[in-house]
Amino acid sequence: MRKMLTAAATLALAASGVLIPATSAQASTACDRFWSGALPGYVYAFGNTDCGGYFGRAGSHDADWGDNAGAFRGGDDNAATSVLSKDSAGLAVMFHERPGYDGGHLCLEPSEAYADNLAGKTFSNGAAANDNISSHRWVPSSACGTFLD
Ligand SMILES: [Ca+2]
Ligand SMILES: [Ca+2]
Ligand SMILES: [Ca+2]
Repeated sequence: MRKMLTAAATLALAASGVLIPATSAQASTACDRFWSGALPGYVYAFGNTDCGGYFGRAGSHDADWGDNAGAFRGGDDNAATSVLSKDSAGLAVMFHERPGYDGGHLCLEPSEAYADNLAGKTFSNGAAANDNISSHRWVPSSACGTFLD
């Protein structure tokens, strides 16, 4: 009987061990690595999570990620799933839902460096941020109402 109880206790311990959640909120090592080699003063955009599928960078504003001018063009519109900023002037990057800095906005603060997955993030108006960025500009953090975190 004692032996059976011991076995049961061991099983219970093993079961509880399985229930201990894995450490969450791990930083993206891929984004960390990319940030180390990024150019100061540039914002980078990626089609996939964890800074994968890099498709463009900008040192200035771009009012339309889907036109044929500026840093972001054509298929860059509504494609970003992770973004990275290596600010050099204390500015935040303000991403917009629509071209012309229109629709909802979402800011990446200088201290944040990157957002490794936009899935589940929303613009200031509640619209989904993933695969929906259509313009961006650099602004003081005080001009932002909604931030990536
Ligand atoms: Ca994407
Ligand atoms: Ca453009
Ligand atoms: Ca959009």
